[in-house]
Amino acid sequence: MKIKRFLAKNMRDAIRMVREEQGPDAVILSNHRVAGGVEVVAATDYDAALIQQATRRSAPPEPPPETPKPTRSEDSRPVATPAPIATPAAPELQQLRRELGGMKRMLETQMAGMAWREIREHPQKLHALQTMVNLGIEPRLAREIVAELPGTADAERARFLPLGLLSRRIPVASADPIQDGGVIALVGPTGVGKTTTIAKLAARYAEMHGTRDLALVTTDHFRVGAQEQLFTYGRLLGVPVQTAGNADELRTVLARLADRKLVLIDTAGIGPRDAKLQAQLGAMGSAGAALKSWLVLSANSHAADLDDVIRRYAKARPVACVITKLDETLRIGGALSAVIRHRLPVAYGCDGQQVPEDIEPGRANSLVLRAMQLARMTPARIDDATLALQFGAVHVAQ
Ligand SMILES: Nc1nc2c(ncn2[C@@H]2O[C@H](COP(=O)(O)OP(=O)(O)O)[C@@H](O)[C@H]2O)c(=O)[nH]1
Ligand SMILES: [Mg+2]
Repeated sequence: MKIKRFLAKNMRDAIRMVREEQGPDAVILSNHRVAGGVEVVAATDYDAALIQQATRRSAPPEPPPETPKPTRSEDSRPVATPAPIATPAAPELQQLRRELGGMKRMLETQMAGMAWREIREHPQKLHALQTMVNLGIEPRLAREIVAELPGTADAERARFLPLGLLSRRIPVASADPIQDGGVIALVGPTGVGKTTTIAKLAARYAEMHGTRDLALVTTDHFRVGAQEQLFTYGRLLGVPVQTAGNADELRTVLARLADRKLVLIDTAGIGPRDAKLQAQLGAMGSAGAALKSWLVLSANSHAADLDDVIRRYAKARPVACVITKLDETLRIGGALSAVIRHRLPVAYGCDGQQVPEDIEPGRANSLVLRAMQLARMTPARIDDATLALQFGAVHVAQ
């Protein structure tokens, strides 16, 4: 197996060079734009003798081994394909698979190394990558942000530009959206803070507009004491609380509350894998187009779990989210990555159990600032080897 890197003015020239040097069976494994042209990595000759031997045998057909896809040239013609493998015998096939597996791993290491060298040549990019990883921003997003950075900038700009780029990506809802009124249901898994957030939102609205146009509804009839929690808040705030156990009841209750400017619906805390979830989301869907759902996400959840929650609650068509428990984690980058990735506008952020104080409208800048402040409390010095690994892995995966 021979792997070689070619530098050329353009893709056409690079392909010509590959053909001339490695022959028609060469496989283009990657191509990149570099200063002054393109860089192509091509491979050939992955044990030609073995392939020839294998094709001569007449063994029962087996699926061909996974081969790296040839990259298409600029004029979109395939450059070359590996020699066809007809009916290789099992031992040779296994050997071939091992050979190709080894080639893939070697390539991945090579590519990771190349990407890493590119970053290391620009200390400002390296610093930005460290900052992003330290905030808990997922590697793929961190890489996209770093790629947006110019190669050189003055020191001050270089420090804040990555944070600005991160902040620009955070989607936020209109400032203080409950003040616009509407029928809003808070959905999300058990214990993320839906009921507490409803109380905070109700108190916030009541502070500005009084309680006359406000009503609370609970559909949470699954958990003992769940309704009682909302009734307690309702009593404290002087706001009526209605209950709705199914889709029909919800429609009836909402019709009765049609004259209220703001109706906040507290839903059951159902685990994202619980079958009851679909029934509940279905009930909300049939409650009418006026009902908007907000997904409640807890900042102290793992990024992969947040991703899972967002996918499972997609049926509720959330138009925004509330990020709770910002006070319970030192890394809110996971939550920020999730809302960026799923383009879910942040309506509010909550940072404590106190009703009504611990809530504020979602603002991209303050979320980034908070992420910075929290990360600074326990700065994790991410060493070069870890960064190289993380960054390289992401690069190869794409
Ligand atoms: N630290 C912290 N705790 C919160 C926050 N929001 C809610 N909680 C707490 O989380 C727990 C579950 O809240 P609850 O509103 O019952 O969650 P629900 O099951 O989604 O309705 C309660 O102990 C709340 O006081 C927050 O922003 N920060
Ligand atoms: Mg609740």
